[in-house]
Amino acid sequence: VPKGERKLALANLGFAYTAFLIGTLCGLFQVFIRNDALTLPSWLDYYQVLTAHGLLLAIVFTTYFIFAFFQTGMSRTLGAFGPKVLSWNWIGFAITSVGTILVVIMIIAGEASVLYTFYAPLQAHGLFYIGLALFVIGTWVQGFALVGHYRVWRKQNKGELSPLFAFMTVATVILWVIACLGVVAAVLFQFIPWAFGWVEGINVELSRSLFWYFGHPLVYFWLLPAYMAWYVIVPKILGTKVFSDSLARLSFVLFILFSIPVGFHHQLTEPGIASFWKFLQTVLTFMVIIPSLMTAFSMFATFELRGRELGGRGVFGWFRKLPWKDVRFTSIFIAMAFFIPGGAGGIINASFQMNEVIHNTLWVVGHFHITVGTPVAMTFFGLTFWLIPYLTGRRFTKSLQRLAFIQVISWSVGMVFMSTAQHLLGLLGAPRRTAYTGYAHDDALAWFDGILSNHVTMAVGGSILFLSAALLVFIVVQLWWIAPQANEKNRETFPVAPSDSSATPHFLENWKLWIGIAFVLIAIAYTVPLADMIQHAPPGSGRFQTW
Ligand code: HAS
Repeated sequence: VPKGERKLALANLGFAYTAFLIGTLCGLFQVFIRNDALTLPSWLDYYQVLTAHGLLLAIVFTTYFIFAFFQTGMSRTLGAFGPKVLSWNWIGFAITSVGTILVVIMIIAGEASVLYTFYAPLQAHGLFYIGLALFVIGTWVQGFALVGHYRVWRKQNKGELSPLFAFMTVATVILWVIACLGVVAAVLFQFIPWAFGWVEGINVELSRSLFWYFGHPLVYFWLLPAYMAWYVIVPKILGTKVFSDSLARLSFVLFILFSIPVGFHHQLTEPGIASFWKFLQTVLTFMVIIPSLMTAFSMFATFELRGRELGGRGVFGWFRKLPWKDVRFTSIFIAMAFFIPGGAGGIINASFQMNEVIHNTLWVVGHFHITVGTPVAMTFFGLTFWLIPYLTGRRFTKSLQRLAFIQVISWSVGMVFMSTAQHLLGLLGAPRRTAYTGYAHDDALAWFDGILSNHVTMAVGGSILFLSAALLVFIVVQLWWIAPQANEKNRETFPVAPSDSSATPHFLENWKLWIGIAFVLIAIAYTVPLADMIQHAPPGSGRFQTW
């Protein structure tokens, strides 16, 4: 690995795993507070800890990890970064990090207990929103630097399709930049003027809608790097090639088109949006399920074809031939398996009427722990096991591999307990995002007395998860500083499977076309309802009160 990229990626990973450790500790506090087994000291507040938990894990850990993965992979597949690309990446990293530190300081100061979704009417200190703005701008700078690297490659390789990894990185950056437009608009034009007292109020419905315009594609910003690992890395570990280059590219294009005009499926219970627009966005949500089903199909095909190549017979014989003893594979396979109930839960959530049953209950918390919390996070763990040694030149020794197995298995067990309890508790009516304080607290806890539908089960799961997280950080420290140095023969490599693009249509890499269609869909889904919100804003709601 070139020295520049190595340092850059390690700096990103350092932030990622520091956030991971503190974030999971906050998660441990959550399950015990819900279970009534922990009372926080007076200087700490339930919502403060919940905000730290959500932001550090869902936003900070993921984003830093994703950029480390992109930077290493882009250098690996397109060649070493030039000095300009490298410096812009560092500048972006610095801006993101100043933003992150500002946000964390405001949370610790108790000035930003607004949860990771931070929409109005909850209000934080103005500096919290400035931190968020810097965070986003920094990621854009890093993203554009990577796109710059890609453009240089395309100029030098006119008429050729880019390597699949680079294509997918660019698609994810495009998705991220378009998605952020909503949250940037809300932060700059609504939250900052409101938090600093320059305007008297805020248009709450508009702030929520702009947030969710961003908030849903945000989940695909987490998911797509995991899908990159599934499409590009996993086949290499299996010793085979990408199942279909054009299918993989098409699925990423479909995410650019359909992941954004769907934010209203988080707002189905809100009265300020007419049902027609909710219905339209529900239909578009069902469109965005398609690329995930294509991915599932592609993965099953890869596994079965390879398993048969290795001599597996009968209906399921191929399954046994997969490299179960390789934790880089097993961790990602378990991650995928979790996404089957995770995705099914998403389809339930998106089904307009059924959303009434689950909205604002612990079910939703269960849902995102088996989407971002396992399929995405555990794929990142699987990548960590080779990415860090690849960068540090150390060895992922046999004993560390054993520990890694314990880590992914304990994470899975903890997650099964915790998320099953959360789903069931949600169906029984347990609300999310509350410490129960204030209203019939003891009675509320007593409703839930089944074995799986119990806050104790949730706490047991949460504790196993924290232990597993601590073990992961131990492995990370070993791979970074302590494990023995590798030599030329046993050096860790960055696995990239060959992908045959000879039959892939070139229009799949016509970004202008896809960005254009994405904006048309966004305009159709959002123009009228947002204009309505602005026109009918309640008196005193600030800048967007009237036209
Ligand atoms: Fe979601 C709420 C709908 C996917 C994350 N979601 C959330 C929240 C988060 C989140 C964080 O419509 C909470 C937000 C908040 O704080 O309020 N979600 C969906 C839908 C999908 C979906 C339709 N969500 C995700 C992903 C996330 C994520 C991915 C993170 C990474 N979600 C919703 C809705 C809500 C919601 C509503 C709002 C609820 C409310 O009312 O508040 C789809 O993208 C899912 C499609 C996925 C599939 C699965 C394909 C399966 C694959 C695995 C193959 C496995 C293999 C292994 C090959 C159809 C690809 C084989 C293994 C064997 C064992 C055989």
